This record gives sequence, C-alpha cells and structure tokens, in this order.
Amino acid sequence: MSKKPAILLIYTGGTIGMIKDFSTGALKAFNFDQLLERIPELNLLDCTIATYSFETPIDSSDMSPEHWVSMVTIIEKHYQQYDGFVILHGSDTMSYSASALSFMLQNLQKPVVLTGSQLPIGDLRTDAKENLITAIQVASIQKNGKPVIQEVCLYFEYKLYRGNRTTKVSAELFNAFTSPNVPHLAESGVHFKINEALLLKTEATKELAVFKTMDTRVMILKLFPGINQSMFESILSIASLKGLILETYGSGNAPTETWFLSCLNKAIQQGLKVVNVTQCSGGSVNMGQYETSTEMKEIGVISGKDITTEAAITKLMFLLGQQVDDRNFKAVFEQAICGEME
Ligand code: ASN
Repeated sequence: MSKKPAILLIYTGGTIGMIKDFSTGALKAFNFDQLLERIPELNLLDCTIATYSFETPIDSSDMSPEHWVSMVTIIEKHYQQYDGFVILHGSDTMSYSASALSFMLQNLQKPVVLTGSQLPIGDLRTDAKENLITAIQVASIQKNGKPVIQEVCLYFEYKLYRGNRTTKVSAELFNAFTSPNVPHLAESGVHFKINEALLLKTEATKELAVFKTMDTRVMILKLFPGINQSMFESILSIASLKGLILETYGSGNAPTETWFLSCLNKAIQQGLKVVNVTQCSGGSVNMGQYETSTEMKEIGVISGKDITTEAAITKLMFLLGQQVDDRNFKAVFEQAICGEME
C-alpha cells in the first residue's frame, strides 16, 4: 500500500485563524494545536497533516521580508519530510508573499500553497473551510509518487492560481483574487480540473535553492495626471533608494515633459533601477509602442512586461538582494524566473 502524502500546514495568521469569543463577541486567534478538533473534516482527507504555527500570528498587513525568511526557513528545514506545504495567510498581502516565496524558493519540486479566507473559520458562513480543505487536497495531489504541483500557488474560492501572478481585487467578495495575465492553474467544482500544460516543472536532478536576502531599499510610485516635479525629484533622490517600481499608464506610458525624463535619466545614470509596470489590471508594458514611452526605453528603464506590481516589487527586492551586477540587472529582471512574467 502506498504511503499517504504528508502535508505541513504553516499558520501565519490572518482572518482564517480567528474564532469568535462567545463571551465577548470579539475575534481572536484560535489555538492551532486544536485544529483537527475544530475542523474534524480534516481527518477525512487522504493525507497526514502536521501543523506549525508562527509564535505570534499576524494580520497580514504586518507582513515583512523577515516573515518571508521565516516561512522559507521552515520549508527548507522540513523539505525532505513532507510532500507538500500549505501556508495559512491573511488575504491582504497574500499576493506579495506568494510572489516573494516564488523567488526565494527555487527549483521547487513540491507544492507550496497559500490560502486564507475572507471570514473567520468559526463563522457560520465562512469560506475558510473550503479554502483550507481544498488547499490541502491540492498539496496532496500526486502522480507516479511525485507531486503534480511544483510551484508556489495561491488557492482561493475554487481556483488555484500561480502565486506570483495574483492580485487581491476585492475586500468584500469571497472571490477576492484574480490572475489577470495568466489563466488559473486549476478549478474546483464537482471535479478538480487541472490545466497541466500551464504547470511549472523542475528537472528532477535540481536541488531546492533557498534565498534569504531581500533588499528593501525600494519604492513603488504610481503616476497620476498632475504629478509634480519637486515631489518626483525628491523621491528619486532619496540617497538609499536602490530600486523603483514606476506604475505607468496603459502599455507603459508616462509624461513626455523634459523635467520628468531628465530626472529619471539622472537617477538611472546614478545607478537607480527603474522598472516600468502598468497601472492597468491586465496587459503588458511595451515601451516604444507610443511616443510617450519611447524615451524611457532609450534611457534604460527596465520593462516589467506583464508582471503584477506585487511580483515586481518582490523581484526587485530579490535581485537587489542577490547583488546582480549593474551591467546585467536589466536583462536579468526582464527574464522570467518562475513564471512571473511573459
Ligand atoms: N486583514 C486580514 C489579513 O490580511 C484580512 C484577511 O485575512 N481576510 O490578515
């Protein structure tokens, strides 16, 4: 008889892990050791589940690169022991964490599935149970004794997405995430349908590579009509700033005013890495398509292509952390590492 897949469930916090205290009516984090007691359905799953909880569970608005390092360290430490990893995470910054983890955990041959919920697990109408149960099932899927999913994913409201392609789009709906530029990888209905052609596969000979240095000397700046020269100049001249995600219009367009381009040019000449990402929720940056982006291309702005802002900022932290040298930085950024861009 073949062995049941072993899953490690890592609890970081978020709405999913809260229950109502019936005496006070307030939401509080529940004792994760009692997970199987609270959700007896988990005993019916065809896998074994071990749990690991952050000492202090957090609302994901408090998420930081240090927490990402903790997550990848737990996975690294237990990589051989488990067949799949499920991370319970607040939904607010889940797309940032999924993106960061995809860069920090390379050559994955096992699934890392992030999930959470919009309502606490103790709420009668909760979406937490379905998300949790199916995320564990996803992490347990095997073919010929090997995990089918070998990448960092996000499971929410019946859909499995590539984690670094997602973005949170609703603070209200259960259907809180979308993957604007890449179809979801799988969908849960009466049957669980996987689009195998979309899945990332790692060569079996490659070993897991874990990266733990993220450089946070970065910023995101969203353009808007009326952006003013002195504000723009002061942001670009922050002494410690190493990388900037510039959220531009449409297919990567920006003002053609001289002050804007010369300020950008000066900053790039001084070593600032500037990445052009579109404000649109779908589609790609294509510098040179319009006159309003041609000059940015000429002065060495990096194209973020169809990357999300969440993946762009974490990729920037990651590549700066790896100290990719100046000459190659643009070319390295413009190449996909793990399916985050076209
Ligand atoms: N504020 C919560 C969090 O991100 C929201 C949630 O999990 N639904 O931790």
